[in-house]
Amino acid sequence: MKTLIALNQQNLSRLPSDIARPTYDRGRLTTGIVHVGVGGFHRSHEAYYTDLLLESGDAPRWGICGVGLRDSDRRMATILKQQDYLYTLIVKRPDGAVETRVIGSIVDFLMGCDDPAAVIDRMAHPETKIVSLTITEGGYGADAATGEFDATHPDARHDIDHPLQPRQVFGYLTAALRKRREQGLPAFTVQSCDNIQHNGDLTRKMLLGFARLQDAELAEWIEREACFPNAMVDRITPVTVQSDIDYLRSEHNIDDQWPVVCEPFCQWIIEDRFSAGRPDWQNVGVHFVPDVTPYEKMKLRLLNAGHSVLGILGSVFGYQTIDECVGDDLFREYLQRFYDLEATPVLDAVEGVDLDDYKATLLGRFGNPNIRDNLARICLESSSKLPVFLIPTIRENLARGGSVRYAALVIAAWCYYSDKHADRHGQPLVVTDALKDCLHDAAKATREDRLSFLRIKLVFGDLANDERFAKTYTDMIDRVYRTADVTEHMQALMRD
Ligand code: CS2
Repeated sequence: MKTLIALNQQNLSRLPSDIARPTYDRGRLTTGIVHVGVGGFHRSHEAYYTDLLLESGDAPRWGICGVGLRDSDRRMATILKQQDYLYTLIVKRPDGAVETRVIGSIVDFLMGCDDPAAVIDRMAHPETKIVSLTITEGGYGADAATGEFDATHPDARHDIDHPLQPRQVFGYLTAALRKRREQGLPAFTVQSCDNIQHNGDLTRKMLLGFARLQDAELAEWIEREACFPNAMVDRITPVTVQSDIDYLRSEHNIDDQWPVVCEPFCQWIIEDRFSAGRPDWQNVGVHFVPDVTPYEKMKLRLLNAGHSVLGILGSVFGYQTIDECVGDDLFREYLQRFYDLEATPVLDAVEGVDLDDYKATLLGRFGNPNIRDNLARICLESSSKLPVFLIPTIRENLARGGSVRYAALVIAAWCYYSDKHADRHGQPLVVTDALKDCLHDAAKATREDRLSFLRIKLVFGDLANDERFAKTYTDMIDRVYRTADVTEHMQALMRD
C-alpha cells in the first residue's frame, strides 16, 4: 500500500500530478481579507475566487485570515492549521467528471473565543482591507418584529459592556473600526456573503445599531467611512462527508481531513463599493454591478426557495437528497409550477437573464447526482431561511391576488415536520434550528388551533391575520394531517 501524503505546504510538490495546486508563493502573501465564518461555502466560493486571482498574477496582498468566533469553529481551526491552511476543492460535474484543486488563499486562522484581542488587531491591521462574513441568515441579530438590532440578546448586552471581549461579530467589527479610526486608518469594507436580500444594507444597519449603543460618535464615523456592498453569492456546497475524505485517499493518495465538495456552477455579483480597495476579482469571473437587487432577489426566491420547497416536502416524504427529489417527476413538476405560478410573477426583470433559462439551469443543478446535497442541510435553520426565501413571495402574491397554494403546502408540511420530527413513515428527522422548541410547541398545538404554527410572529409576522392565506393554510394543514404522504396533496394541487 502506498503511504498517504498528508496535505501541507511541504508536501505540495509531492502531490499526484493531476491535482492542481497553488503555484504562487504563499510565503509572500499578506492578509488583505479577514473572513468570519469559515465553512464549506466560504472555502468553495470567496476563497476559491481569491485563489484563482492569486494564481493569475500579482495580487499577494489578498491572502485570507479565517476567523472563528465560537467553540464550534475549533475543529476547522485545528485541521486547517495542521494542513498549513490548505484544503482540497473537489468539483463534481453532473456527468461524473471530477476536478480537484488544492486551494492556498487562506493563510492564517484565529479563534476569537480564545484570544479576542488577536482578532481585533488583525481586523484593525493596516493590511486588512476587507472583513467578509458568512455568519448565516440567523447570525445578523435582527429583531424579527422590528427589523432593528436586537439589543436585548444576552451576547449583545455583554458586548455593549465589554468592548474588548466581544462575543458577537458586531462587537468585533466595532472594536476593530474604533482602533482603525484612532490610528488614522481607513475603515475596512464589510462584505456579507450570506443569503439575505440586501445583505450589505442589513450588515450596515445591524453594525450601526450595535455601535450606536456603545459609542455614538464612532457609529457616525462608521456610517460615513465604511462600505457595505450588497452581493449575491451562489455555489451549491454540500456538507463534507467521510466518503469525500476516503475518495481523496483512495483515488489520489492525499490525506486531507476536511476537503470541500461543490458543483461546477459559481457566481458572485457584488456592488462595487469598497472603502479600502478590493482584489481584482473581476479578472476571475466575479461581476461588479451598480445595483445587485434584481440578481439577489432572483437567486433567493428561485434557488434558495426551490431548495426549501424540495427540502421540506422531500423530507416529510422520506427522501434524503435534492437530486433524489428532482429525479422524481412529481416533485420536479411541483417545483416548476411553484416557480411559474408563484415565484416568478413577483420577480422583476433581470437584465441579461432569461428567467426560464435560469429556472431550467436550477433544475439541472439540483439534479446533479454527484453532489448529493442532503435535505437535512437544506432544512437547517429553516426559521431564519423561510422569512428570506419563501415568505416574501407569499406576501407579495397576497397583495396582488396571486396564487399562494404551492407555498402554503410547504409551510403546512414544515409544521408537520416541526411537530413530529419524523417523516411520513415515522423515521426520525433531525431538527437543527435556533427556534426548534418554539416551532415544536406551536406545531404541537395545531390539533387545538390549526393556525398555531402560523402564529409564530418571529417567523411569519402577521401572516396568520391574512384571511385568504389563513384559509388556504388551514386547508393544507387538514390535508397534511390527514396523510403525510405529501405527494397526494401535490398531485391534487396540480390537478385543480
Ligand atoms: C441552501 C443554500 O442553505 C440553503 O438553504 O439553499 O445553502 C444554497 O445551497 C446556496 O445558497 C447555493 O448558492
